[in-house]
Amino acid sequence: MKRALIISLIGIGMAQAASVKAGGTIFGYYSHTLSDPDSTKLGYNEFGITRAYLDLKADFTEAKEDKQPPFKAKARITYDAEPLSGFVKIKPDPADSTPPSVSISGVYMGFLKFAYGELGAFRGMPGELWFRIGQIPTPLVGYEEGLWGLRFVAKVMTDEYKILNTADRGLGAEYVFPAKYGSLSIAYMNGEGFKSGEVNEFKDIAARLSAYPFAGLSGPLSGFGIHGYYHMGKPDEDKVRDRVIAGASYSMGEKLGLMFSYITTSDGASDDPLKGAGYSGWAWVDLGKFLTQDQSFGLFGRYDSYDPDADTEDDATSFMIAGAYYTFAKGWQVALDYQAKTPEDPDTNPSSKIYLHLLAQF
Ligand SMILES: [Ca+2]
Repeated sequence: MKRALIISLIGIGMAQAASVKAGGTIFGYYSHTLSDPDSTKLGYNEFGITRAYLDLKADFTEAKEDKQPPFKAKARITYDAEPLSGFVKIKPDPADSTPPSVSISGVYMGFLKFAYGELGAFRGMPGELWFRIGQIPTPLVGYEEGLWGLRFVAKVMTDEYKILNTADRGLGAEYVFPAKYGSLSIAYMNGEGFKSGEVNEFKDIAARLSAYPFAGLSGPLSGFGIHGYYHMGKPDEDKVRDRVIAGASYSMGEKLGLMFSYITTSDGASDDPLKGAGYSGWAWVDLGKFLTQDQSFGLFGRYDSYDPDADTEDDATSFMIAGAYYTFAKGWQVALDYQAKTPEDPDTNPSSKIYLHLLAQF
């Protein structure tokens, strides 16, 4: 009797064990500086790592022969690494005339990028509804990265200019419409991003709607998408952190992708916020997919411009990227590209670099 009970308990335990998949992503680069506001950096070159994901994805409800739960329950933990210097913030003491001296080596420090549980894909419901809790992806950045497909070359504009966080602690809900008509994603979060703790009782709320109105047609129009994003944040009692983004995209599967988006931002005092505006346009074409059956190589380009404050002269920056990539194996790519950041201020020199980028994703 006792033995039977123990065996049945083990049986329950085994039925509940999650299936876990481990993965990783490496972004590596070699860069050579062609121009820089600091003339001593001319000719500077370096090897570096910008991402080193350790990814664990668990599915608690993977198909069992006998019993199928009416939903899916999953969880994900992702660690990334960054040079330690990115985490050290120094606040000098105004009373002390000696500035603090800190020596930081190039050691990479691991940090938590994602840690969340998700529940969804309810059986019988059209489309897929998911709920997430924990340190979750925010609604827009990761989605646009999926369309851009070249995150190992550069961050998307909202991430590059720190307009949006890529992950934050909070609650998320996403509904993926049936038949590839798009998705709606909402997040309720601290607002300070994954590298900062909460600072007050206020929460940011954000929503993205992506619609592919012609997804049901078989012709070329099916790849046309429109995107809207609204973000309302309150970093403090009388401060705002609002963003409105509208975009349009077009894709032909793995052959071609392009997108244009327009961004407005409001930051600072709620009665007189800084009004920012910008736009980003990018395109890539996979010549390999067009010309051959199984090869993947192509060209890409992007142009961004962002002005964080319409009332301040010469504070805008434009960002240009042009390059080519080659895919040696699925998830193993290299890109050779040129990137230039040009300040609006004519007295500041642009910074430009040539890169060799690596993606290894497994
Ligand atoms: Ca907050």
